[in-house]
Amino acid sequence: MSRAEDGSRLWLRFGQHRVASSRFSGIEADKTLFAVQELQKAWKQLYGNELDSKNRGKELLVIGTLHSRVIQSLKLDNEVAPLGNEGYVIKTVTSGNIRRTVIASTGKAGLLYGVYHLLRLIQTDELSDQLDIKEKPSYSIRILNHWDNLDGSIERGYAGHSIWKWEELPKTISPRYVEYARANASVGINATVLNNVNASPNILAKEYLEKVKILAGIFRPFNIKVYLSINFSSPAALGGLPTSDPLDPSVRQWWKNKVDEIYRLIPDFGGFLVKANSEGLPGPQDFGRTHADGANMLADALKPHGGIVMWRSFVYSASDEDRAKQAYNEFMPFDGQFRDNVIVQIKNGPIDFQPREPFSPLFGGLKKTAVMPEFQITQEYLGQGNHMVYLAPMWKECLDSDTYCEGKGSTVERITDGSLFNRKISAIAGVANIGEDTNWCGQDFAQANWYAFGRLAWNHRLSSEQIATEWLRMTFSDESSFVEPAKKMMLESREAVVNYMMPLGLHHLFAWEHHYGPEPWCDIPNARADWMPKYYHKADTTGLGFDRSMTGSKAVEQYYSPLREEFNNIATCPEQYILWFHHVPWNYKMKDGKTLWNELCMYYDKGVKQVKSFETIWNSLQSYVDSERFKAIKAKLAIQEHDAVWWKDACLLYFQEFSKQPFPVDIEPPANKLDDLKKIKLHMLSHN
Ligand code: GCW
Repeated sequence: MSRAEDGSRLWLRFGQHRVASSRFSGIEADKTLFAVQELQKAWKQLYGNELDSKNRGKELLVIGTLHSRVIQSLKLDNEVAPLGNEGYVIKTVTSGNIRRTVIASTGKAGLLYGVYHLLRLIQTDELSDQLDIKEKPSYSIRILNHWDNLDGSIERGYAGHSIWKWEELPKTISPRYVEYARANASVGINATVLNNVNASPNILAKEYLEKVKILAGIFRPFNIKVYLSINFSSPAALGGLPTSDPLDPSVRQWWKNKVDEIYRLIPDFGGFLVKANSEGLPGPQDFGRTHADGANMLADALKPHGGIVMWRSFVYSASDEDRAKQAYNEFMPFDGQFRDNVIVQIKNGPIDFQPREPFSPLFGGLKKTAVMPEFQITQEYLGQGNHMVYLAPMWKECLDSDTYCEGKGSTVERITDGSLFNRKISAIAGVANIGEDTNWCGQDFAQANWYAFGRLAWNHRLSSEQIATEWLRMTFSDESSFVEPAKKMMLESREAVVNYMMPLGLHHLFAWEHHYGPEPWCDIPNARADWMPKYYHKADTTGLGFDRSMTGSKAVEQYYSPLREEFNNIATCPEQYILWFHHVPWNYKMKDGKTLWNELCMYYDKGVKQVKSFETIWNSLQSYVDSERFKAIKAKLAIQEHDAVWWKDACLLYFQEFSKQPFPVDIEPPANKLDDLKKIKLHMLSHN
């Protein structure tokens, strides 16, 4: 059993994997290289000492760029050069009686990633005798979006306060900054947006830029660039101008000056992330201008410095139009009008990070604009700080989706990694789940989602299973009798949460405001219709679900053939989306022969059973895990079981008022009464 652990070391638990001796007897490398220093730090923890640069024993580890003499002598140019600055080769070569394993790249960043790769092989006990690895990243920008506010709070954060100590910076430097950078670099994340997209104009004040500069300096050796979210009305709110109209020359000049000021402090600054004209935030439309006008103005200011604008497409208003259609309607007219250093950032689904959504039709819709996916690592809608939900399968479901925009095979993956339309920039964003909690993410299993986001951003072809295996071995134990059952639980967990929260394409049944528990009945007088569950589930005596077919909101039209026909026809619509696209009669016969009502009951019940099975699995793994983390996870799983029952009972008892049908005999009957569940208010729950 491993020793007591608080989870603070994440997957970088080198000491835990201490191996008696290494097959490498020495190192040949420039020791001033940051990658070499990182390697040596880890080596000390792994083997008790650094790799010797004088020892010339059985096998040498060689690290260097193509400029270094030893790498040149090995003639690896042809293999290494095409992989770019961040790519690398790890190769075992024998010449004469000297055996060498070489980590080579054209750039220092590639060496760093190569080093972490080698360390991962050691940690997971997968270091083969004859290494021959070539890697380069799927996306050029692999970025975390922190929704951290300047007052230290985090929007939708479930792991404590922000790790950015704005009030202490620039003088006091938290040790967490370096640890954060190392964890990111170890999985290939190379960019970070420090502040919330609901941005305070103050982030661009000189005082804050001085603080940002310090963080950028700490992250730089780890190949991580800093970006900032900006508030579109900064020229007025911070600069004191009478307007923030993007076509006003004084506004354009203000941004130009501000950007120049940023680059004087941070020469490798990445650029801006912008939420504009969304959920009440200011934007170009306030001045009768368009998304393209707004984005292009910022892009023009950033262009001379090599910076980019990530402009979010998460927009919807209190109109009569189906919310799922709005972003598409609003952005499609501007396709082709954005500068080449603008990239439109699109949430995976058309609504909002629900447990399951079909992919956003803007992927494939926008053909003349660079687009990037935005995933949510923080579990706003997936049990927040409590539920164990491994998210790689959900992200891959989106990336693997075929949009058919250029015929079969036009997947979201190929659109966003730049390969389908030959884009100069490609990027992928994840809303961070990181806070100042000792274990960084509020619960130990949530660390797997930070890890998985980085690994997928690096290589979107990796399977969810492969990533889970790596993470489990590095984080807990590499014994297969531990890894296999734990992995099974992880891989099933996303489907389980869909089952006990919102199966069959249901969405947004969440309680008002907090998005943790169920409130399908929620009815706030005078509130916006599209902020209430009834808008989405449309339960009535005839059936359940949102008709987005051609007889309803016609959202299916936003997809390419053959998807639009497939989604439009209730008989061919994949059942996992059936209530997303159709209002389905309670007695509609599902593919397995059950009625919709019975099928719905079956899924909710299954979700609860799955969580119970996770508890059984976890309990059986006690001997592999230190007691601290074992108990913490056990306690979280108990909450998850409680909540799964809560979700199932709340939704089924409520929907039963419309279906007016009994619960099938083969499911566990509800344990609660609807009236009692309706009384639950979140502040009554101690665990959130
Ligand atoms: O998911 C919703 C959240 C908001 C968030 C918004 C967005 C940052 O409930 O808290 O604001 O989306 O993505 O802009």
